[in-house]
Amino acid sequence: MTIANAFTFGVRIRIVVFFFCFNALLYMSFSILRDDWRRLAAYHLYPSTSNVTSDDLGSDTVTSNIVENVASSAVTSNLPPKPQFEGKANATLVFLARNSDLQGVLRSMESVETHFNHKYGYPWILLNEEEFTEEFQESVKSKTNASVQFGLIPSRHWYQPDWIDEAKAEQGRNTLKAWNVIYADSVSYRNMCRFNSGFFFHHPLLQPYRYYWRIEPDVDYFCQLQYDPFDYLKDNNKTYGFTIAIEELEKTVSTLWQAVKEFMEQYPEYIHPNNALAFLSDNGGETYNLCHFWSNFEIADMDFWRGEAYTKFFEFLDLKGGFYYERWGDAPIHSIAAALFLDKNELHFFNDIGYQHSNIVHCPQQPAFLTGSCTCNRVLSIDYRRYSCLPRYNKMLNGKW
Ligand SMILES: Nc1nc2c(ncn2[C@@H]2O[C@H](COP(=O)(O)OP(=O)(O)OP(=O)(O)O)[C@@H](O)[C@H]2O)c(=O)[nH]1
Ligand SMILES: [Mg+2]
Repeated sequence: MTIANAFTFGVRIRIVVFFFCFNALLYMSFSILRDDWRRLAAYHLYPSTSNVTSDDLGSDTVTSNIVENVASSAVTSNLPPKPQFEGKANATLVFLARNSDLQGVLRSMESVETHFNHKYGYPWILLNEEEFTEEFQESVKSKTNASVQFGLIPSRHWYQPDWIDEAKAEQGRNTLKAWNVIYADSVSYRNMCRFNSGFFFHHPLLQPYRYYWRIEPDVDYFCQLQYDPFDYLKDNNKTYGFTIAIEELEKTVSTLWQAVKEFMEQYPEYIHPNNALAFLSDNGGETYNLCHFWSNFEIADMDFWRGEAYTKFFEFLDLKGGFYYERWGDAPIHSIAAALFLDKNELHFFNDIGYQHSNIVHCPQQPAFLTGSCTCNRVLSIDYRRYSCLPRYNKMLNGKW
């Protein structure tokens, strides 16, 4: 073979190899996109689509037949086989809900039991400002082998206080409505936000407990949790755990940061020297960047909320009336307090807990994904997308986005 022939032969081989690799790559990309599309469609169509199978959502995601079970029999149970409870922490699963939330409650409970609690058996506490119906209670009890308690919220912890100027509150609701803000004119939503901010941890049923995991209707969990997150918090001196950090709607908290600054001036003793202010503000505290931990998922230590700093903080903010004059959410209130009053190392990102609320998903990235037997799609994870505050959290903690 001449040098020229050898050269041509070499080039041909390279061209063949190149086309082979290119085609393989094309096929892989197409498969990933197709898979994403199917999952996305499944998320958006659920639960009304009967053809969404557990394969579409991943083999461990047991969500497809909940609605059917409820419709056919309110008390049909789908209990896990062996209730060998391992949970030893002083902890409970807390669920605020209305009777009308029943189906979403059952769906969330199924997901939590399947991915975690069937092994640990932590007790459930469900709270409501109205009595739960018999049907609600029986259906909920049929979803778990752990103990379940139903609590009535005292009126003074729930309803709009007398000292709120109703005319001003109504004006606030109308203003948000004109801006098309979600839950703009809902007073009950505001009651809920205030209750979650300042009162749930004072409920008599919660008094025996220190740690809680907050659950909401219609949420999904995607990873088999291989450890007890309550023990994790305790053993690692963590106080507040989250999975999603995101930006708040500015219009709902227009004057919140001004109030927070006043509080910081008045009570500098509560601000931790190693705080996480950089998560909340990009200019040293001058303005709020709207970042907060999404509180529909929380695993945290209620002693922090019961403590002096947070009690003073909540009372201070409550008197400003922003829960009703604007629409302050419990997520920014909790987050601002946790970021300012705790050592930043007491916060914890539960990266290995795959979680979805509405259309927003956190799916663990490697290596957590590989060890956690997760069924979510990492491509859909909000972590490094627009509106996510995880990069800011990372920067605040490690100096890297
Ligand atoms: N008892 C009771 N619970 C409520 C009320 N409003 C909301 N909740 C509960 O409070 C929690 C938060 O309410 P959601 O309606 O989920 O609010 P959100 O997560 O901001 O908005 P969504 O996107 O609708 O989920 C859920 O656990 C609800 O079941 C209410 O008026 N009474
Ligand atoms: Mg919700």
